[in-house]
Amino acid sequence: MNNNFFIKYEYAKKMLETELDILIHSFELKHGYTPVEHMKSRIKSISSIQKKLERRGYSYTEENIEKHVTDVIGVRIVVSFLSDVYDIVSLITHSTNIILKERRDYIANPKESGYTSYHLIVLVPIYLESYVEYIPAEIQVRTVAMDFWASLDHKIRYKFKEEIPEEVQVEMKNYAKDIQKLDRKMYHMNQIMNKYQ
Ligand code: 0O2
Repeated sequence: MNNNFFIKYEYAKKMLETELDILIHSFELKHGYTPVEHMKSRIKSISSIQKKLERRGYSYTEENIEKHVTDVIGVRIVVSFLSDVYDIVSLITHSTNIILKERRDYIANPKESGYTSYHLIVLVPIYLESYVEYIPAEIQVRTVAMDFWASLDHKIRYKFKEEIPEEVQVEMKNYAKDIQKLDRKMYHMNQIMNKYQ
């Protein structure tokens, strides 16, 4: 593996962070409202990349990373209300500086575990000396409530590593449903609040 292989991912992460900062800031100026609670980005660790490739039956090579791992760059945007998720998704998908490759609405279609979030795979251009390269990145957009569930779920997965006990899985799925209900109630409450502004 070439030592410089991950540098292009660092460049693309910076490009993406800047683009997202500008998009979100311009949204705030236009609407006089801050939908984003926090935003975090990371480069996936080498051991996580190795595990992901292994899980999918590929060896750890530059070519396989480029072809099969679309979340070497990951950005998580945590917002207040359900409607903010869709506003932020629309903002990103309408950007002319990044290309939408794929979208997965795990809010409309939760994962088997109960996980909810909106995922976008985008291509970020990086301008090198004589050519442009497009680097993939995964953007996860979710509410504070979904983020709370996902971070506890992540801890549970880490604790049990292989097989999560059935009763824990069932409980977590139920909590995911509770969280969805709560998000809908908060959205409704926000609509009521807006009437008074
Ligand atoms: P990490 O450490 O967060 O980076 P798949 O092949 O379907 O398993 P794929 O193609 O990578 O997965 O895409 P998917 O499912 O759209 O998104 C994967 C990422 O979503 C995960 O990344 C998690 O961040 C998050 N995610 C998906 N399902 C769950 C879940 O049940 N619980 C939690 N807590 N997070 C989930 P990684 O690479 O698995 O891990």
